[in-house]
Amino acid sequence: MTILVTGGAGFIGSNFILDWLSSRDERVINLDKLTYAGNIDNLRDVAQNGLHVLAQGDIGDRKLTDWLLALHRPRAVIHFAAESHVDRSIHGPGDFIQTNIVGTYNLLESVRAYWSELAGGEKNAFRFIHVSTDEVYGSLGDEDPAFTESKTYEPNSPYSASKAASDHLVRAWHHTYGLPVLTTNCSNNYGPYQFPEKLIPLVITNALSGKALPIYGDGMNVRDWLYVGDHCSAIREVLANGRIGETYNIGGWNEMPNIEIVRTICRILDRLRPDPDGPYERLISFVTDRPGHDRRYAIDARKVERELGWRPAETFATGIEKTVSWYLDNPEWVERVRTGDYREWVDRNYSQR
Ligand code: NAD
Ligand code: TDX
Repeated sequence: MTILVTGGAGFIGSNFILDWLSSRDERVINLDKLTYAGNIDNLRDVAQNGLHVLAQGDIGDRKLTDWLLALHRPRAVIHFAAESHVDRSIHGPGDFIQTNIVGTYNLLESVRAYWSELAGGEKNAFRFIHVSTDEVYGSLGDEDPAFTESKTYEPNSPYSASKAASDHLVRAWHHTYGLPVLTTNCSNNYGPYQFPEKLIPLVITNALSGKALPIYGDGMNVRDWLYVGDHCSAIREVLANGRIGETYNIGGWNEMPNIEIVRTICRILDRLRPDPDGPYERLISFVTDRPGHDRRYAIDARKVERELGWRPAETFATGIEKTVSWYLDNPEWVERVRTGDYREWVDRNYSQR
């Protein structure tokens, strides 16, 4: 049997594939455009594994998606591919519209054509898992209850608006055409192989090179953090036992303000890699806020817990310790991703703040 994963060279997709192949003998076709965020280094542990097949290409390329589906006949598609960074969506929304909306539309049409030709058991067993985000729900006030699956969509950034649009397309392809889809809306992930444009790897890698740790605004924006391996286990559970047409919110009940995240990382680094110049907190620097910065996200994960019995394996304390240790143990990975492109991005996003 075979599954097709899109975006499997990115942060969550590569963790998903590594976890998948560490415990199963089922082939994975990985369709990835290898944008700046796609990194085949993430998959070096499966480079010699014949069960992983990388197809470099765009989810918006209909000929390619039709061909891959016809050739490999997957029993499921797990759709991670997206432009995923909010700050980049503010600087240039075009790629977000193209990949997240138009690309998802193309993939849905291609998958619909493939699925409608399947018969009997193959057709009944087929699933399309759409991996989405809590950001589609908008921003919470301090006292608001956490997002449930019935919360209205109120996306505020070009990124979250493009993901919201893709969620709506996926929903419509189920209601109109009967495509067997399931959508997951997850909170902020962290862990190994995350590109250092996102808060946690940015802070770890900047601290290790003695650079400023930029905190937007007052540092009191709240995110709900989940270790990436736990997100992957939830997706496997939704694929295996989720109800077709349903949405599942995924999160670890772990809300924290950004400043607390950054201080926690500094304390771990003080212990594991003390800096002779003094505690890492000295590098914290408050900078101009992100435009339209959502104040708070929080996921109510009771549905996935109740229906599928899913629970995260990591607490924030254990997950962040593993994550910091991974970055300390993999300096070559960090060095290779901090290339010319990355430096240009850092300059564009931070030099005017
Ligand atoms: P990422 O940016 O690290 O990886 C995205 C991957 O998609 C890259 O490998 C990239 O090359 C690929 N890609 C981009 N455009 C493509 C295209 N047109 N065709 C084929 N491949 C393309 O993202 P991530 O953090 O791993 O997120 C994966 C998914 O999970 C996204 O859909 C994102 O919205 C969602 N999500 C992320 C988080 C998070 O905290 N990172 C939380 C919830 C949901
Ligand atoms: O330099 C920074 N300083 C800072 O204070 C960066 C990069 C971020 N921040 C703040 C902004 C957010 O409040 O930290 C918080 C986390 O920022 P990001 O890591 O950029 O993540 P976020 O914007 O919350 O979005 C993430 O979670 C949901 C992912 O990038 C999305 O793909 C996912 O859908």
